[in-house]
Amino acid sequence: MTAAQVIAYIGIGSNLGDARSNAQQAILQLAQLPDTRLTAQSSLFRTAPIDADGDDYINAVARIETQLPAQQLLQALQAIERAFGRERPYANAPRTLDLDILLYGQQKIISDALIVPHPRLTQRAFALIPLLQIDPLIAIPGLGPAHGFAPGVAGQAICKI
Ligand code: PH2
Ligand code: MG
Ligand code: MG
Repeated sequence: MTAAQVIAYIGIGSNLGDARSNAQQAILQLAQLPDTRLTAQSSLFRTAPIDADGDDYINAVARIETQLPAQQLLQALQAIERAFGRERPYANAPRTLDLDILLYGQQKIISDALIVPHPRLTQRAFALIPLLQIDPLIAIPGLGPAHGFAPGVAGQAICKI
């Protein structure tokens, strides 16, 4: 039996090395995941670090349609992060690549490894604004229309590049 197709949204961030290239190449890698199709990608955005240090980030969001279960998708994303040389010396350290599952269908997931919807999605312009660029009418399971949270992040520096 084939697994169901799920629409998932992946947050992409980089602020170490050639951040712009890292983000672009990461999107190409998402398109290569098994049993997965890349169906939309946002613009790249330059954003100020939030609760983090280092250079400005390049952020984007990709929409995929995938048959990978959420935990397998997470492992595949972590493998891509490692391939980009991701190191984790301390919390929110500058990183070559961060790939976060923002939304996985309508599902709410709480496990040791994964919380979906991403717990800070509605509070961070670097995730919310690219998401809304792709799907302005998207609703966040349990929270309602994502655009309702945009005024709350209006003070955060984000610039389409
Ligand atoms: N990611 C973080 C913490 N802070 N700030 C920006 N601008 N962009 C990010 O991707 C980001 C962050 C933790 O993953
Ligand atoms: Mg993150
Ligand atoms: Mg992460």
